[in-house]
Amino acid sequence: MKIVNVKVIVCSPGRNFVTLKIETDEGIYGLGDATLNGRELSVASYLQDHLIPCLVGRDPFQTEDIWHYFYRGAYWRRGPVTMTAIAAIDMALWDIKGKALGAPVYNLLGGKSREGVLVYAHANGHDISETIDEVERYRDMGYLAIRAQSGVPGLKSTYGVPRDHKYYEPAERGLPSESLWSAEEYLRHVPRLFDALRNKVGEDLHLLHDVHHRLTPVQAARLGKELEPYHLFWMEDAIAAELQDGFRLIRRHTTTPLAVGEVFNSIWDAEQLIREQLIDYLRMSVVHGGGITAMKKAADFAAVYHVQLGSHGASDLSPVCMAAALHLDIAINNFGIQEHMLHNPETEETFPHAYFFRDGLMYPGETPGLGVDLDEEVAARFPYQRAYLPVNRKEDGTLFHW
Ligand code: GCO
Ligand code: MG
Repeated sequence: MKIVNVKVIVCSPGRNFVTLKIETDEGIYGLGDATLNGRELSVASYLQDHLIPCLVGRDPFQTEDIWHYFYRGAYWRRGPVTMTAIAAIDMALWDIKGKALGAPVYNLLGGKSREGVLVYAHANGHDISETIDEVERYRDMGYLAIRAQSGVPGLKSTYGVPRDHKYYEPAERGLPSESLWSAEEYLRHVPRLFDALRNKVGEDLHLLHDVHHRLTPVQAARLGKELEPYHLFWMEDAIAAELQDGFRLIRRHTTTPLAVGEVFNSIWDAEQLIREQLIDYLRMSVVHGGGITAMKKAADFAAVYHVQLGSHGASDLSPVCMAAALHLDIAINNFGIQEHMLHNPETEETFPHAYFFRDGLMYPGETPGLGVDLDEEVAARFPYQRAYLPVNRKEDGTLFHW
Protein backbone atom coordinates (compact mmCIF):
# COMPACT_ATOMS: atom_id res chain seq x y z
CA MET A 1 0.00 0.00 0.00
CA LYS A 2 1.24 3.53 -0.78
CA ILE A 3 0.25 7.00 0.34
CA VAL A 4 -0.91 8.87 -2.77
CA ASN A 5 -2.54 12.04 -1.51
CA VAL A 6 -2.61 14.01 1.73
CA LYS A 7 -4.76 17.00 2.57
CA VAL A 8 -5.29 19.36 5.47
CA ILE A 9 -8.90 20.35 6.13
CA VAL A 10 -9.49 23.39 8.34
CA CYS A 11 -13.06 23.99 9.46
CA SER A 12 -14.91 25.85 12.20
CA PRO A 13 -18.19 24.21 13.23
CA GLY A 14 -18.49 26.51 16.27
CA ARG A 15 -14.73 26.33 16.91
CA ASN A 16 -11.69 25.65 14.74
CA PHE A 17 -10.47 22.16 13.91
CA VAL A 18 -7.58 21.04 11.71
CA THR A 19 -7.88 17.54 10.27
CA LEU A 20 -5.36 15.57 8.23
CA LYS A 21 -6.62 13.11 5.63
CA ILE A 22 -4.15 10.57 4.22
CA GLU A 23 -5.31 8.69 1.13
CA THR A 24 -3.77 5.48 -0.24
CA ASP A 25 -3.59 3.78 -3.63
CA GLU A 26 -5.99 1.11 -2.31
CA GLY A 27 -8.78 3.61 -1.67
CA ILE A 28 -8.40 3.38 2.12
CA TYR A 29 -7.93 6.70 3.92
CA GLY A 30 -7.09 7.68 7.48
CA LEU A 31 -7.83 10.75 9.60
CA GLY A 32 -5.74 12.55 12.20
CA ASP A 33 -6.55 15.51 14.46
CA ALA A 34 -4.07 18.41 14.07
CA THR A 35 -5.85 21.06 16.17
CA LEU A 36 -3.75 23.33 18.38
CA ASN A 37 -6.14 25.80 20.00
CA GLY A 38 -5.46 29.39 18.91
CA ARG A 39 -2.49 28.33 16.73
CA GLU A 40 -4.36 26.20 14.17
CA LEU A 41 -2.85 27.58 10.96
CA SER A 42 0.74 27.05 12.10
CA VAL A 43 0.16 23.31 12.33
CA ALA A 44 -1.64 23.34 8.96
CA SER A 45 1.37 25.09 7.42
CA TYR A 46 3.91 22.82 9.13
CA LEU A 47 2.06 19.85 7.66
CA GLN A 48 1.46 21.33 4.23
CA ASP A 49 4.79 23.05 3.69
CA HIS A 50 7.16 20.61 5.37
CA LEU A 51 5.78 17.15 6.20
CA ILE A 52 3.30 16.20 3.48
CA PRO A 53 5.89 16.46 0.66
CA CYS A 54 7.96 13.80 2.49
CA LEU A 55 4.96 11.57 3.19
CA VAL A 56 3.60 10.91 -0.27
CA GLY A 57 4.83 7.58 -1.69
CA ARG A 58 5.50 5.95 1.72
CA ASP A 59 4.00 2.71 3.04
CA PRO A 60 1.32 3.75 5.61
CA PHE A 61 1.97 0.59 7.69
CA GLN A 62 5.41 1.92 8.75
CA THR A 63 4.08 3.90 11.75
CA GLU A 64 7.23 3.51 13.84
CA ASP A 65 9.69 4.49 11.12
CA ILE A 66 7.56 7.40 9.87
CA TRP A 67 7.23 8.74 13.43
CA HIS A 68 11.02 8.78 13.85
CA TYR A 69 11.50 10.18 10.35
CA PHE A 70 9.53 13.28 11.28
CA TYR A 71 10.74 13.54 14.90
CA ARG A 72 14.46 12.86 14.55
CA GLY A 73 14.59 13.67 10.86
CA ALA A 74 13.58 17.29 11.41
CA TYR A 75 16.67 17.90 13.57
CA TRP A 76 14.52 20.48 15.48
CA ARG A 77 12.66 18.48 18.11
CA ARG A 78 9.55 18.79 20.25
CA GLY A 79 7.29 21.84 20.63
CA PRO A 80 3.50 21.92 20.30
CA VAL A 81 3.34 22.76 16.58
CA THR A 82 5.78 20.02 15.54
CA MET A 83 4.34 17.36 17.83
CA THR A 84 0.72 18.10 16.90
CA ALA A 85 1.61 17.73 13.22
CA ILE A 86 3.43 14.43 13.86
CA ALA A 87 0.49 13.27 15.98
CA ALA A 88 -1.96 13.93 13.15
CA ILE A 89 0.10 11.83 10.73
CA ASP A 90 0.48 9.06 13.28
CA MET A 91 -3.26 8.91 14.10
CA ALA A 92 -4.18 8.80 10.41
CA LEU A 93 -1.69 5.97 9.79
CA TRP A 94 -3.12 3.89 12.67
CA ASP A 95 -6.59 4.54 11.25
CA ILE A 96 -5.46 3.21 7.85
CA LYS A 97 -3.74 0.21 9.44
CA GLY A 98 -6.90 -0.71 11.36
CA LYS A 99 -9.12 -0.31 8.30
CA ALA A 100 -6.74 -2.37 6.14
CA LEU A 101 -6.62 -5.18 8.74
CA GLY A 102 -10.34 -4.98 9.53
CA ALA A 103 -9.53 -4.27 13.20
CA PRO A 104 -10.51 -1.50 15.60
CA VAL A 105 -7.26 0.23 16.61
CA TYR A 106 -7.49 -0.94 20.25
CA ASN A 107 -6.96 -4.51 19.03
CA LEU A 108 -3.63 -3.47 17.52
CA LEU A 109 -2.57 -1.93 20.87
CA GLY A 110 -3.11 -5.02 23.04
CA GLY A 111 -6.87 -5.50 22.96
CA LYS A 112 -9.35 -4.46 25.64
CA SER A 113 -8.01 -4.12 29.18
CA ARG A 114 -11.49 -3.08 30.34
CA GLU A 115 -15.05 -2.99 29.07
CA GLY A 116 -15.48 0.79 29.01
CA VAL A 117 -13.55 4.01 29.63
CA LEU A 118 -14.35 6.06 32.76
CA VAL A 119 -14.86 9.69 31.72
CA TYR A 120 -15.39 12.94 33.59
CA ALA A 121 -17.71 15.76 32.60
CA HIS A 122 -17.39 19.52 33.18
CA ALA A 123 -19.73 21.25 35.61
CA ASN A 124 -19.39 24.99 36.18
CA GLY A 125 -21.39 27.85 37.60
CA HIS A 126 -21.03 31.52 38.47
CA ASP A 127 -21.29 30.68 42.15
CA ILE A 128 -21.29 27.62 44.41
CA SER A 129 -25.01 26.93 44.19
CA GLU A 130 -25.01 27.08 40.36
CA THR A 131 -22.03 24.70 40.28
CA ILE A 132 -23.83 22.26 42.59
CA ASP A 133 -26.88 22.32 40.28
CA GLU A 134 -24.64 21.56 37.30
CA VAL A 135 -22.88 18.70 39.10
CA GLU A 136 -26.27 17.20 39.87
CA ARG A 137 -27.37 17.63 36.25
CA TYR A 138 -24.34 15.68 35.01
CA ARG A 139 -24.82 13.04 37.69
CA ASP A 140 -28.40 12.61 36.45
CA MET A 141 -27.03 12.12 32.93
CA GLY A 142 -25.09 9.13 34.28
CA TYR A 143 -21.60 10.56 34.84
CA LEU A 144 -19.61 8.92 37.63
CA ALA A 145 -16.90 11.59 37.69
CA ILE A 146 -17.38 15.35 37.40
CA ARG A 147 -14.99 18.29 37.36
CA ALA A 148 -16.33 21.26 39.33
CA GLN A 149 -15.34 24.90 38.66
CA SER A 150 -17.01 27.98 40.08
CA GLY A 151 -16.83 31.74 39.68
CA VAL A 152 -14.73 33.38 42.41
CA PRO A 153 -16.30 36.29 44.35
CA GLY A 154 -14.43 39.49 43.54
CA LEU A 155 -13.15 38.25 40.14
CA LYS A 156 -14.98 39.30 36.97
CA SER A 157 -14.20 36.12 35.08
CA THR A 158 -12.74 32.80 36.09
CA TYR A 159 -11.20 29.97 34.11
CA GLY A 160 -13.74 27.23 33.42
CA VAL A 161 -16.85 29.38 33.81
CA PRO A 162 -18.63 30.79 30.75
CA ARG A 163 -19.42 34.50 30.71
CA ASP A 164 -23.04 33.88 29.73
CA HIS A 165 -24.94 30.73 30.60
CA LYS A 166 -23.89 28.89 27.48
CA TYR A 167 -21.57 26.01 27.41
CA TYR A 168 -17.89 26.73 28.26
CA GLU A 169 -15.56 27.38 25.33
CA PRO A 170 -12.33 29.17 26.23
CA ALA A 171 -11.28 30.23 22.71
CA GLU A 172 -12.97 33.41 21.50
CA ARG A 173 -13.22 34.83 18.00
CA GLY A 174 -11.25 38.02 17.38
CA LEU A 175 -8.17 39.01 19.37
CA PRO A 176 -7.40 37.62 22.86
CA SER A 177 -9.58 38.83 25.73
CA GLU A 178 -7.97 39.52 29.12
CA SER A 179 -8.99 38.22 32.53
CA LEU A 180 -7.86 39.20 36.04
CA TRP A 181 -6.49 36.86 38.66
CA SER A 182 -6.21 36.88 42.44
CA ALA A 183 -4.75 33.80 44.12
CA GLU A 184 -5.92 35.06 47.52
CA GLU A 185 -9.64 35.17 46.54
CA TYR A 186 -9.38 31.86 44.73
CA LEU A 187 -7.67 30.05 47.61
CA ARG A 188 -10.37 31.21 50.02
CA HIS A 189 -13.17 30.10 47.71
CA VAL A 190 -12.29 26.63 46.43
CA PRO A 191 -12.36 24.72 49.76
CA ARG A 192 -15.85 26.23 50.36
CA LEU A 193 -16.97 24.91 46.97
CA PHE A 194 -15.88 21.35 47.71
CA ASP A 195 -17.21 21.45 51.26
CA ALA A 196 -20.65 22.42 49.92
CA LEU A 197 -20.43 19.85 47.12
CA ARG A 198 -19.53 16.90 49.35
CA ASN A 199 -22.33 17.86 51.73
CA LYS A 200 -24.77 17.82 48.83
CA VAL A 201 -23.65 14.86 46.70
CA GLY A 202 -22.00 12.57 49.27
CA GLU A 203 -18.82 10.53 48.91
CA ASP A 204 -19.61 8.27 45.94
CA LEU A 205 -19.23 10.70 43.05
CA HIS A 206 -15.66 11.32 41.82
CA LEU A 207 -14.95 15.08 41.98
CA LEU A 208 -12.11 16.78 40.12
CA HIS A 209 -10.80 20.34 39.94
CA ASP A 210 -8.58 22.27 37.51
CA VAL A 211 -6.37 25.06 38.93
CA HIS A 212 -5.17 25.85 35.39
CA HIS A 213 -1.52 26.51 36.28
CA ARG A 214 -2.23 29.52 38.49
CA LEU A 215 -0.65 28.86 41.86
CA THR A 216 2.87 28.88 43.20
CA PRO A 217 4.11 25.57 44.64
CA VAL A 218 3.50 26.66 48.24
CA GLN A 219 0.00 27.94 47.41
CA ALA A 220 -0.77 24.67 45.63
CA ALA A 221 0.48 22.74 48.67
CA ARG A 222 -1.92 24.73 50.86
CA LEU A 223 -4.88 24.11 48.53
CA GLY A 224 -4.13 20.39 48.24
CA LYS A 225 -3.98 20.14 52.02
CA GLU A 226 -7.22 22.05 52.56
CA LEU A 227 -9.01 19.88 49.97
CA GLU A 228 -7.94 16.60 51.58
CA PRO A 229 -11.20 16.11 53.57
CA TYR A 230 -13.20 16.16 50.30
CA HIS A 231 -11.24 13.32 48.66
CA LEU A 232 -10.80 14.72 45.17
CA PHE A 233 -10.05 12.33 42.31
CA TRP A 234 -7.40 14.87 41.38
CA MET A 235 -6.23 18.48 41.55
CA GLU A 236 -5.13 19.39 38.02
CA ASP A 237 -2.38 21.72 36.78
CA ALA A 238 -1.81 23.18 40.24
CA ILE A 239 1.26 25.09 39.00
CA ALA A 240 2.89 25.84 35.67
CA ALA A 241 4.90 22.70 35.15
CA GLU A 242 7.94 23.84 33.18
CA LEU A 243 9.71 23.68 36.51
CA GLN A 244 9.15 20.00 37.24
CA ASP A 245 10.94 20.38 40.58
CA GLY A 246 8.05 22.59 41.79
CA PHE A 247 5.93 19.47 42.25
CA ARG A 248 8.30 18.16 44.93
CA LEU A 249 7.15 20.85 47.31
CA ILE A 250 3.44 20.19 46.64
CA ARG A 251 3.92 16.44 47.03
CA ARG A 252 5.68 16.84 50.35
CA HIS A 253 2.63 18.56 51.86
CA THR A 254 -0.48 16.87 50.52
CA THR A 255 -2.10 13.53 49.71
CA THR A 256 -4.55 15.10 47.22
CA PRO A 257 -3.79 13.26 43.93
CA LEU A 258 -2.04 15.40 41.30
CA ALA A 259 -2.63 15.52 37.54
CA VAL A 260 -0.64 17.51 35.01
CA GLY A 261 0.37 17.59 31.37
CA GLU A 262 -2.30 18.84 28.95
CA VAL A 263 0.27 21.30 27.55
CA PHE A 264 3.07 18.71 27.38
CA ASN A 265 4.10 17.46 23.98
CA SER A 266 6.82 14.95 24.71
CA ILE A 267 7.67 12.42 27.39
CA TRP A 268 10.62 14.68 28.21
CA ASP A 269 8.19 17.25 29.64
CA ALA A 270 7.12 14.69 32.25
CA GLU A 271 10.08 12.39 32.65
CA GLN A 272 11.17 13.70 36.06
CA LEU A 273 7.59 14.06 37.31
CA ILE A 274 6.96 10.41 36.52
CA ARG A 275 10.33 8.98 37.58
CA GLU A 276 10.20 10.74 40.96
CA GLN A 277 6.52 9.82 41.41
CA LEU A 278 5.61 13.49 41.83
CA ILE A 279 2.30 13.07 39.99
CA ASP A 280 -0.49 10.50 39.88
CA TYR A 281 -1.98 11.19 36.44
CA LEU A 282 -0.41 12.23 33.15
CA ARG A 283 -2.76 14.48 31.12
CA MET A 284 -0.81 14.53 27.83
CA SER A 285 -3.15 13.86 24.90
CA VAL A 286 -2.80 11.89 21.67
CA VAL A 287 -3.07 15.07 19.56
CA HIS A 288 -0.52 17.18 21.46
CA GLY A 289 1.70 14.36 22.68
CA GLY A 290 2.91 13.07 19.30
CA GLY A 291 0.21 10.53 18.41
CA ILE A 292 -0.68 6.99 19.38
CA THR A 293 2.87 5.72 18.81
CA ALA A 294 4.31 8.24 21.30
CA MET A 295 1.49 8.03 23.82
CA LYS A 296 1.64 4.23 24.03
CA LYS A 297 5.31 4.54 24.97
CA ALA A 298 4.60 7.37 27.43
CA ALA A 299 1.90 5.22 29.06
CA ASP A 300 4.26 2.24 29.29
CA PHE A 301 6.97 4.40 30.87
CA ALA A 302 4.45 5.85 33.34
CA ALA A 303 3.24 2.34 34.20
CA VAL A 304 6.68 1.46 35.59
CA TYR A 305 6.18 4.21 38.22
CA HIS A 306 2.46 3.47 38.80
CA VAL A 307 1.40 6.73 37.15
CA GLN A 308 -1.90 6.50 35.26
CA LEU A 309 -3.12 8.17 32.10
CA GLY A 310 -5.85 10.84 32.44
CA SER A 311 -5.89 12.46 29.01
CA HIS A 312 -6.98 15.95 28.12
CA GLY A 313 -10.27 15.83 26.21
CA ALA A 314 -11.58 19.39 26.05
CA SER A 315 -13.80 20.51 23.16
CA ASP A 316 -10.77 21.83 21.23
CA LEU A 317 -9.59 18.25 20.76
CA SER A 318 -11.62 17.06 17.79
CA PRO A 319 -13.73 13.88 17.64
CA VAL A 320 -10.81 12.31 15.72
CA CYS A 321 -8.61 12.76 18.80
CA MET A 322 -11.42 11.58 21.10
CA ALA A 323 -11.69 8.36 19.07
CA ALA A 324 -7.90 7.83 19.16
CA ALA A 325 -7.84 8.51 22.92
CA LEU A 326 -10.60 5.97 23.59
CA HIS A 327 -8.80 3.23 21.63
CA LEU A 328 -5.64 3.89 23.65
CA ASP A 329 -7.50 4.23 26.98
CA ILE A 330 -9.33 0.94 26.61
CA ALA A 331 -6.14 -0.91 25.66
CA ILE A 332 -3.53 0.17 28.22
CA ASN A 333 -3.35 -1.28 31.71
CA ASN A 334 -2.52 1.98 33.54
CA PHE A 335 -5.55 3.95 32.41
CA GLY A 336 -7.08 6.28 35.03
CA ILE A 337 -9.76 8.50 33.54
CA GLN A 338 -10.52 10.37 30.30
CA GLU A 339 -11.82 13.94 30.09
CA HIS A 340 -15.04 14.22 28.10
CA MET A 341 -16.28 17.67 27.22
CA LEU A 342 -19.28 17.49 24.92
CA HIS A 343 -18.88 18.76 21.35
CA ASN A 344 -21.57 21.01 19.91
CA PRO A 345 -24.16 19.65 17.40
CA GLU A 346 -22.35 21.21 14.39
CA THR A 347 -19.14 19.38 15.34
CA GLU A 348 -21.05 16.12 15.80
CA GLU A 349 -22.54 16.59 12.33
CA THR A 350 -19.12 17.30 10.79
CA PHE A 351 -17.44 14.26 12.40
CA PRO A 352 -19.72 11.18 12.45
CA HIS A 353 -18.26 8.63 14.88
CA ALA A 354 -18.68 5.15 16.31
CA TYR A 355 -17.73 6.02 19.91
CA PHE A 356 -20.53 6.53 22.41
CA PHE A 357 -21.32 7.27 26.07
CA ARG A 358 -23.37 4.98 28.30
CA ASP A 359 -23.80 5.00 32.09
CA GLY A 360 -20.66 6.95 32.94
CA LEU A 361 -18.36 5.12 30.53
CA MET A 362 -17.33 5.64 26.92
CA TYR A 363 -16.77 2.98 24.29
CA PRO A 364 -14.68 3.32 21.11
CA GLY A 365 -17.03 1.11 19.07
CA GLU A 366 -16.08 -1.86 16.89
CA THR A 367 -15.54 -0.13 13.53
CA PRO A 368 -12.16 -0.96 11.91
CA GLY A 369 -9.62 1.84 12.36
CA LEU A 370 -10.51 4.74 14.66
CA GLY A 371 -14.21 4.70 13.78
CA VAL A 372 -14.51 8.39 12.97
CA ASP A 373 -15.10 10.22 9.70
CA LEU A 374 -15.11 13.78 8.39
CA ASP A 375 -18.01 14.93 6.20
CA GLU A 376 -16.15 17.32 3.91
CA GLU A 377 -19.33 18.90 2.52
CA VAL A 378 -20.52 19.78 6.01
CA ALA A 379 -17.01 21.00 6.95
CA ALA A 380 -16.99 23.33 3.92
CA ARG A 381 -20.04 25.13 5.37
CA PHE A 382 -17.91 26.22 8.37
CA PRO A 383 -14.79 28.12 7.22
CA TYR A 384 -11.89 28.96 9.57
CA GLN A 385 -12.35 31.95 11.89
CA ARG A 386 -9.46 33.50 13.79
CA ALA A 387 -9.80 32.77 17.52
CA TYR A 388 -7.56 32.96 20.59
CA LEU A 389 -7.45 31.72 24.14
CA PRO A 390 -7.65 34.57 26.70
CA VAL A 391 -4.60 36.01 28.43
CA ASN A 392 -4.54 36.55 32.17
CA ARG A 393 -3.18 39.33 34.38
CA LYS A 394 -2.79 39.74 38.11
CA GLU A 395 -4.85 42.57 39.60
CA ASP A 396 -1.83 44.93 39.42
CA GLY A 397 -1.53 44.31 35.68
CA THR A 398 1.32 41.75 35.69
CA LEU A 399 0.94 39.25 32.86
CA PHE A 400 0.38 35.81 34.36
CA HIS A 401 -0.44 32.22 33.35
CA TRP A 402 -3.93 31.85 31.87
C1 GCO B 1 -9.04 21.18 30.42
C2 GCO B 1 -8.30 22.34 29.90
C3 GCO B 1 -8.96 23.19 28.87
C4 GCO B 1 -7.87 24.02 28.19
C5 GCO B 1 -8.13 24.13 26.73
C6 GCO B 1 -7.00 24.85 26.05
O1 GCO B 1 -8.67 20.72 31.48
O2 GCO B 1 -9.94 20.74 29.72
O3 GCO B 1 -7.60 23.03 30.89
O4 GCO B 1 -9.98 23.99 29.36
O5 GCO B 1 -7.73 25.26 28.75
O6 GCO B 1 -8.33 22.86 26.23
O7 GCO B 1 -7.04 24.69 24.69
MG1 MG C 1 -6.97 21.54 32.29
